[in-house]
Amino acid sequence: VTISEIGLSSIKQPLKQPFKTSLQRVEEREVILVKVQSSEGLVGYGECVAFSTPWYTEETVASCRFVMENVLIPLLKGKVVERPEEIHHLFSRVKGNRMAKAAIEMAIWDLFAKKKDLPLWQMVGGTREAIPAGVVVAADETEISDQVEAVVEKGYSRVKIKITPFTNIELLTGIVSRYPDTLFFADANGAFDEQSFEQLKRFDQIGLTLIEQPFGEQEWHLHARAKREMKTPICLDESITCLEDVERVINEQAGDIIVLKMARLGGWSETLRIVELCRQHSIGMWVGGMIEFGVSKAHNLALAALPGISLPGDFSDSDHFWRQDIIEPGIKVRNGKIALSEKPGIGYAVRY
Ligand code: OSB
Ligand code: MG
Repeated sequence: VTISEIGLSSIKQPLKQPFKTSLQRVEEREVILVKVQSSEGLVGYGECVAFSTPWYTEETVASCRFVMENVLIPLLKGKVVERPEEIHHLFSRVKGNRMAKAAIEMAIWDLFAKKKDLPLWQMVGGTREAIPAGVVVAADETEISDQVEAVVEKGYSRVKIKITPFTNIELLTGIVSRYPDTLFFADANGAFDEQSFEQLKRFDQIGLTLIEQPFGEQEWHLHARAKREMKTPICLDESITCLEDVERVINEQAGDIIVLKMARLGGWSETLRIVELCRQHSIGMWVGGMIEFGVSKAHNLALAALPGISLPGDFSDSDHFWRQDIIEPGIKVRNGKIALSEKPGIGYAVRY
């Protein structure tokens, strides 16, 4: 295809309810929608999911817009692309800025799937027809019990809860034991350190499916120690930014499971290499969320269709976070699952 145009639009919406973590309280979300057009009139979409400030990753909405407008888009304008894999190589001359790269790369992969008239999940080798849903409860301690009850009633069979060294263990134990058919993930977003290692161990008796990113992103030794000393599987999220990080997990036995976030990994190419490596080394995988809109979720759903993605990801219904999503129809959770679209590309119409 010949890339004829790349447009960026800003999407901003308040969340239905605040997303509260130890790192940040998110009440409003801004993302950049990427629309790539080819000279034959095909259109592909990506979504840049960096946050407004660098509280979760280094990149921001403003840094991504700058890099996309001034560096990445000029590399692509008028370019003839034979295969979507070329984009990763083309962008490799630009340092870092993976979230900016991912957004454009993902739009081009969508465009190629549309050119081949295939759903994106089929183009990348997906074999699943429906994706198990999963939701995140990021609320104050006083609200958690009610919110978990509400999401279980809505049919979610995987619930992720945010934890810190100060989490009320009795409360959490009570919640987990109340719903024996529900998988509970606990995400610390790096809130523990060497001093609070013993506090982390208290979470080992609860029956959690996994503990996500207990320590800081560079704390490979502490994660390896947690894997040795605890029976609950240790999962890495923020620590995983590229293939080399996954090699490190394997070599240093620093975790059992990783979270795939295509935005943080720089897009489809790098993510698919990581999926292959994890399959070879029996590292568990699931697809993480970024409080994003439907374009990013649709790419993530396609990723979750791949064999080897062993656990349910952060896949909630469009109306969990949003009054109106940017895709139509929105993502619908039915009986705890999301059906994959049979339409070409990401499989959803975009309202922009
Ligand atoms: O740590 O997984 C995380 C959202 C924003 C930033 C970091 C994280 C999250 C989530 C996923 O927990 C929320 C979702 O989109 O479902
Ligand atoms: Mg996480």
